[in-house]
Amino acid sequence: MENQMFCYQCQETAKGTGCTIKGVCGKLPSTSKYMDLLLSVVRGIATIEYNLRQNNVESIAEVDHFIMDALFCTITNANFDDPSILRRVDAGIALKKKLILIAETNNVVLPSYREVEWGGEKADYDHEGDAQTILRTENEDLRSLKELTMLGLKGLAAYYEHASRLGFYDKKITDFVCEALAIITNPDADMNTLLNTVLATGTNGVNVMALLDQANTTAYGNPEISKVNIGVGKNPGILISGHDLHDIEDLLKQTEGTGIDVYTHGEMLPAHYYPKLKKYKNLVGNYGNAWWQQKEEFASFNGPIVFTTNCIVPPSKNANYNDRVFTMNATGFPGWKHIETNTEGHKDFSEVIEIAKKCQAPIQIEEGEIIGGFAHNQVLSLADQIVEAVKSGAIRKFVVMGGCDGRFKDRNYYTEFAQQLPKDVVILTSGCAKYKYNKLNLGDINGIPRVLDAGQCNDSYTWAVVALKLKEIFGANDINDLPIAFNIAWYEQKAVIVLLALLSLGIKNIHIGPTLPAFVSPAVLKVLVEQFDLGGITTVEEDLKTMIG
Ligand code: SF4
Ligand code: SF3
Repeated sequence: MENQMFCYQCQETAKGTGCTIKGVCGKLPSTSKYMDLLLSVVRGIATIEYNLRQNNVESIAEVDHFIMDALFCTITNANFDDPSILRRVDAGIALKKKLILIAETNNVVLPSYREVEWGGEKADYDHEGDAQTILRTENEDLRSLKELTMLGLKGLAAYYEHASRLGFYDKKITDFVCEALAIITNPDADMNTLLNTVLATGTNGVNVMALLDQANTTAYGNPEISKVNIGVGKNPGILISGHDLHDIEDLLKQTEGTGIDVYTHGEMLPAHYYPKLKKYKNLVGNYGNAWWQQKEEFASFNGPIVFTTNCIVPPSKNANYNDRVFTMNATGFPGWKHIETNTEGHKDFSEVIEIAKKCQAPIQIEEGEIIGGFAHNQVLSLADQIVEAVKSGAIRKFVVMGGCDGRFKDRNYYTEFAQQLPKDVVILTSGCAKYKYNKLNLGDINGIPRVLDAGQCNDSYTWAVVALKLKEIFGANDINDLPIAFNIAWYEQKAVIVLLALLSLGIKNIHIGPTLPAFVSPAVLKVLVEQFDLGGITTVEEDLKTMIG
């Protein structure tokens, strides 16, 4: 049967090779086609913009934001709403036309790629979308490198968006994004150029995570060790999901004194670790687990839910929460309301608050507390204690187990791996992968908890900073000589940029799972294995032997 669509960007892709009929995530063929079309428009815009910048021609300020937002909205589980994708396509075509005019006026010669030249006729959208699937690049190795770059850029764009909402920008990063997109648009790009672009994407991944770290800590202070309640109170609540700290700040300010409590969900949990967010008394706890359990958890939460970013799981038609979910930013879902950002960069949550007032308090699904807040500043303030524990042999090894969680059973591997780790090994975590082991009560080593949670997936940056610091303290020649193993779980494209960032720092021997990405071809995998000793996972027992010894 002919493909209805083609997408292989996430770990749960159908049969481990690609979704061709409908996304395992729930993405429809129409959405996939319009996303392909949008990405084609983005490649065209970026190519023109790259050429303008190369010629020092002043362009249009909105280009960077357009590119970042468009990339972000095609991330797994961010946007299922065709009209909102098509609005971006329309806006992109209008922008592209303006850029072409600027190029013509300034005698900048543009490459004759289809993405640059296509006129954007509305009647042609469906056909052009079909023509722009990933499979248009026939050579599987070139395709693989192009997609590694594209998917890394999607993750990078997400992190850049968060930083820019807090007023942090970096032109070197946005220049690189245009350049990388221009390179992967070129039908004649060769293996070497593409491989270098993949590696440069990783370098820019480090820079974007550093930028976001700077943005978050400047706005909200350095994360500190914090206990987070996982039970519920008696007031009605609003549940906030996703990664955007600027949005939760807006919500906390607007709910203060209203009698409405705010609960975090999924990747918003680390909001509790920041001094300037945890100070709000109406931020009362974290409700539920990683994204994939949201259907049951939203049903029992009783109050409104707001999505600042991915991961959305399409609800059942008759889910009891459909009339109380709101999307924002790059996210969207048909039938759910969307809250726009105003011209000052803020959200108005008054409608959400009014709904909350009429809702019952959440039903308790768990009780107790979890602990987190071990971002680099906090960890480094414990450096003496940690170094002492390593020197005395009380801590034998660290294992970085960050990344994403997912819905398939094979991910129980990570729970079992955490449970079976020797008692003198400490887990360093970040991202929603933590929910596989952050409630296991794995104890502590001389007061240092055995699960140190730095924060969101972008806070994997912390483990790079900590590794570099330990290298200095221990006087190691190579970061790979430190007693740190990497066992990363991936699902969507933020994990791709995190992985590329770690590789660009020279970290070797990273294991990724539960399966290897479908978009990495055998030949590209061979290169990654040869250069970085990148590997997959096997069984808990085997991997404990190879990673811990
Ligand atoms: Fe399939 Fe993942 Fe793409 Fe969804 S995001 S269509 S599950 S590969
Ligand atoms: Fe999770 Fe979606 Fe990736 Fe930020 S919320 S890590 S999967």
